[in-house]
Amino acid sequence: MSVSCGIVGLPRVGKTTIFNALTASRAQVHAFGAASQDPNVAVAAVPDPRLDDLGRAFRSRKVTPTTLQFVDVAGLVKGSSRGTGLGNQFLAHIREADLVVQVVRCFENPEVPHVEQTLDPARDAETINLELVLADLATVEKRRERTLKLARSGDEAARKLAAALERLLAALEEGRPARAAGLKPEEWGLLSDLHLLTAKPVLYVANVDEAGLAAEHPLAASLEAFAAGEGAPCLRICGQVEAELAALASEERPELMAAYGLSEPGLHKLIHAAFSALDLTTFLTAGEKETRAWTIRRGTRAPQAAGKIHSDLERGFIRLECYDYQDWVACGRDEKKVKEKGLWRSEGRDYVLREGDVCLFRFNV
Ligand SMILES: Nc1nc2c(ncn2[C@@H]2O[C@H](COP(=O)(O)OP(=O)(O)OP(=O)(O)O)[C@@H](O)[C@H]2O)c(=O)[nH]1
Ligand SMILES: [Mg+2]
Repeated sequence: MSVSCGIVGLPRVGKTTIFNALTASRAQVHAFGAASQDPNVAVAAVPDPRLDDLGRAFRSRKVTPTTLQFVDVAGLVKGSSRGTGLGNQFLAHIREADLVVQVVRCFENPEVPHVEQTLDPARDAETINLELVLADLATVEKRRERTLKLARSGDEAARKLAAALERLLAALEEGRPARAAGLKPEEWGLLSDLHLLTAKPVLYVANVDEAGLAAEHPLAASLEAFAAGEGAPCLRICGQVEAELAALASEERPELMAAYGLSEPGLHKLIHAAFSALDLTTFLTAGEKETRAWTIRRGTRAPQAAGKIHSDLERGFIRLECYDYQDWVACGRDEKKVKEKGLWRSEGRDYVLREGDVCLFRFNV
């Protein structure tokens, strides 16, 4: 399953800095001037210490983490949705994203000009949200016109769709995101091809300066309050520190992290928050050939999880043999002990996979 996060925000808030650190890329970062035309697209490996642990025990020839894709576009400005600046073009690149990551500037740096001259994270977040709402409004209005024509000709499906579009329109016209329009899942099913930006879950990132990581930070706090008002997650990251960390060899990172009072790299925090916002979970497969992590939606049943590995496994699914990674650790990393203790499970078609299941699918095609 490939999952994608679209990074948005005002110009020069640190989007590309964070993107680069996340994905070990070298896209261009600049204090002045316009961003490049093309979006930056790269994949980040999801850090998972369980994988290395299993890989070592199983003497795996290959250890494959699961991944998250990030798309970094140029900054949006007021009026982007109506074509001001380059933002409108860039919005198209995040329509396919599953999650919107909004980076908001909370760092002071006189050398990096702010488009509004002053620092006000809640105002900035609102500006971006409004642009996303306006972009969606244009999309919905276009679809509504077409749908109304069809509905008038007596098309029953079009009539249902038109009703859903009216409710969407009402929310967007009030400046509320599409996800707050109260549509039913089956209505969203009819509208998924619109790829509405404000229908996607959002994760706010307060890009703070070094001082903001450990101590009180009024700017970050104001963004956190704003996010809480929307029921959205918000985390603090220092783009500059992450860039420094990413440039170091992994064995050199702990020292720098300790100096900044970080228990884990901010990027790990971001990846975990993205997983949780998207309701994703991970199962594992382990063996001599390969040990690997797989991403699924929470609530996925055994045959469909098997299908992520190969369609044959879903088609010919017989049963799932699995155990919990933590149980395996508690049993001295010994599968035999896991079996002796009765922790080796055999599950059927209705089994819903749990985070950290180490899986062996039995199938027959
Ligand atoms: N002090 C400080 N400066 C930062 C931080 N993050 C980014 N910057 C600086 O801010 C400037 C803009 O950073 P970018 O990462 O290019 O910002 P962007 O959001 O991608 O900008 P656009 O692509 O133009 O929209 C650069 O000069 C960065 O070095 C931070 O955490 N602290
Ligand atoms: Mg950029």
